[in-house]
Amino acid sequence: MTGMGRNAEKKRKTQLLVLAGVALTLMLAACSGQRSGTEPAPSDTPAVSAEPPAQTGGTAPVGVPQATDPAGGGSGAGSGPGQPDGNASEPPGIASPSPGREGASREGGASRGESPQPASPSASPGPSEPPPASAEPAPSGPPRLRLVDAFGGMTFTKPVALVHAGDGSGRLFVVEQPGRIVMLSGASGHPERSVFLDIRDRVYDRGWEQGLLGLAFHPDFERNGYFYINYTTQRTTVIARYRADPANPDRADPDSELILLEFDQPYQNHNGGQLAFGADGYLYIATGDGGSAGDPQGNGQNLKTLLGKILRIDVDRQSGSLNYAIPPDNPFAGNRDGYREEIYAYGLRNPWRFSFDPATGRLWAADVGQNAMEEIDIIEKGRNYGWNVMEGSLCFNPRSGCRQDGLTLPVWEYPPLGGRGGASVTGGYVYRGKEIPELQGKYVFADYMDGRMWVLEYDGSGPARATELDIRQQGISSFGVDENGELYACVLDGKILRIVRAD
Ligand SMILES: [Ca+2]
Ligand SMILES: [Ca+2]
Repeated sequence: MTGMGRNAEKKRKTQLLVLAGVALTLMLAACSGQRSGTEPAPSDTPAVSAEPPAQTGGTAPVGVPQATDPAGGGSGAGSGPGQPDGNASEPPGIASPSPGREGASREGGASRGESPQPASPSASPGPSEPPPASAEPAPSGPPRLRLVDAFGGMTFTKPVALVHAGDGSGRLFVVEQPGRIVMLSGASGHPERSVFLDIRDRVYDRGWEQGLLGLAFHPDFERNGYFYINYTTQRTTVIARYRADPANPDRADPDSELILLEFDQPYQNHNGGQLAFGADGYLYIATGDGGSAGDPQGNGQNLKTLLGKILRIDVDRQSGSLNYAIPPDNPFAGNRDGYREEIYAYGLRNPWRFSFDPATGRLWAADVGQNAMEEIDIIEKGRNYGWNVMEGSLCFNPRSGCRQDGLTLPVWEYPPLGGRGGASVTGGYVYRGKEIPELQGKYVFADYMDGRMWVLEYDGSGPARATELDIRQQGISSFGVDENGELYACVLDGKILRIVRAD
């Protein structure tokens, strides 16, 4: 890590400490276990006695996704699917991060956490090497990068996403968590800003992980003006379509809302949030496990709920009374077991951010961990990513000897720095821009809490190879790319940074 990185971190820390006092965060899913006496009796006993992580890490077949019958995996997991869904008894919005739940995992995390090296999910040292110790950037070595203010000091209100419309206009759209989308147009360094959409009146954002959380433009946005958002009300998640004003493409019509999906959120946290279109033209939606801590309702493994999943829907067609259609090759399309046909992949805790690599079509997701492990997953159709049977490569429920058959493990994972909880992974993008050749084809992501940033190289099998970057930035809520594929980072305190070469 460079001195510059540390200085930057110090400055940021001052500001973030203030911020953190108020809101440990947004996706801090990881750390918050707000539990009240009224919530459903937990079926899991997540934090009471942690097993040493290495125990399961050593046997887990990391990065070698198993061919499994998804239906069988889900129904056979046995630790949650039978739980009733949506039986919420805790009102959302009671946001008080309780450190109480962390205690148990400290023990587990500590055995790995002291090392700044990311823990490989695999016990085998071969395929995932530790970050190179050499400071000399070899061709495949760590790129020397800087974070610079992207828009001449312009700030935003809790920016949680930055996306482009894919229409060649060069415009950028910043999602503000309270419920606005701010549009930037014109000169890239000093753009003009205007409000594209303001729906703060219908977005509920009192919980730290609630609000306007995701935005995706229709692949044919230029012609149809459609875009899709993901936001929370007090007790639900809403996936809705809006339309740009045909008379003024720089403004959206707030009255154009068409709700595609609305589903219960039993707790204020773990709402997922990401939306993105795949190369197949379908809309992919990240949902969290619904919240609390440890997935008390067993939503991750329950195929009858939309929570704890990556969903996939066809927004260009309708089936029955739905305002969308089920893609015919969705893994549970047409099933007779009552499984939700929107499900594309499951067993996820809070995949707050995911993205597609436009070159390979690969879907990268960062699933925020409970207390012991943060993970990066390659999402494939019908697979079960383990939660809450496993947290990363560790058994979670039960704490040892969990049934791992049919579960797909992360391609990379890391424990909290210091092993004391307080980590929250923010998924990024595979870099496909031009200005930083050293990043080409590498997946860039960060930890929201401690500010570490990494790149991953992945050849399609086995664990990914990680390199920690020499920059740090706390509070990165999200990454974004512009139409040229250049990379930005949204910082929840209001700034948007651009990632550039150091020299
Ligand atoms: Ca929730
Ligand atoms: Ca997992």
